[in-house]
Amino acid sequence: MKKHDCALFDLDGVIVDTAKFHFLAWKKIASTFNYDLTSNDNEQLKGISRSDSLQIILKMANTVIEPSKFEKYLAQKNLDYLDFIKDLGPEDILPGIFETLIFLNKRKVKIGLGSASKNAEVILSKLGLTSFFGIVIDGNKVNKSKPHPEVFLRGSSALGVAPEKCLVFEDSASGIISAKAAGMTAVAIGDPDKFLNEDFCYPDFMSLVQNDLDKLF
Ligand code: B16
Ligand code: MG
Repeated sequence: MKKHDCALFDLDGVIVDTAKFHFLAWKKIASTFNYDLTSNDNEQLKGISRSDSLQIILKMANTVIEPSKFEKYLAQKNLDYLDFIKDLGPEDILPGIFETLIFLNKRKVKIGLGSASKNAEVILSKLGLTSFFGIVIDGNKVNKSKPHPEVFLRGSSALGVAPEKCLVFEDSASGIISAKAAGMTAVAIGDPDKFLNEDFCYPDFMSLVQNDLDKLF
């Protein structure tokens, strides 16, 4: 198996299970359009920016809103989301992540974050993980959200590692497409039926750690 010099982590759904809080906050917004957002619908929103997510929900709900209201819904969704995650802490780091970060540090593998979230810095800080990351590329720093490769290309460039030596950990179909479009190795975390073009897939991060971490870096 090819060895990699850089690991780029997605945040929501890989490092911490904030996906359920995005879902709850969007469900509340969707209910104001009389639409019952399902967990199946929510799969389409994973890895997608806040404003693109609202566009998708409006289509699902077959609803048109005044352009002036668009930003208000985005702000309300984020207020609700921040309230849901207010007590987030190191105990919420998903199993296998902390061990992997320590392992990568020991191997001198560069570590970056590539997230669509504009709340990424806040969340990393709440989890106590900020110091592990040589670069954080988040929703505030990219012009084009996943599945565009920009987020991961910016990460590899900032860390000075060629894309083919980078490996991406992702839980969303759009994020896997983004990683492959960037020319990187894409490791999917979750149900293989959800992904199209990943290189490897593990049901959860712990099974990756227990079986293959050593072979990847
Ligand atoms: P925010 P990731 C993504 O994070 C989430 O998967 C997605 O559901 C969310 O809409 C997006 O961040 C934007 O998040 O509203 O906090 O800016 O998976 O790319 O780490
Ligand atoms: Mg994710």
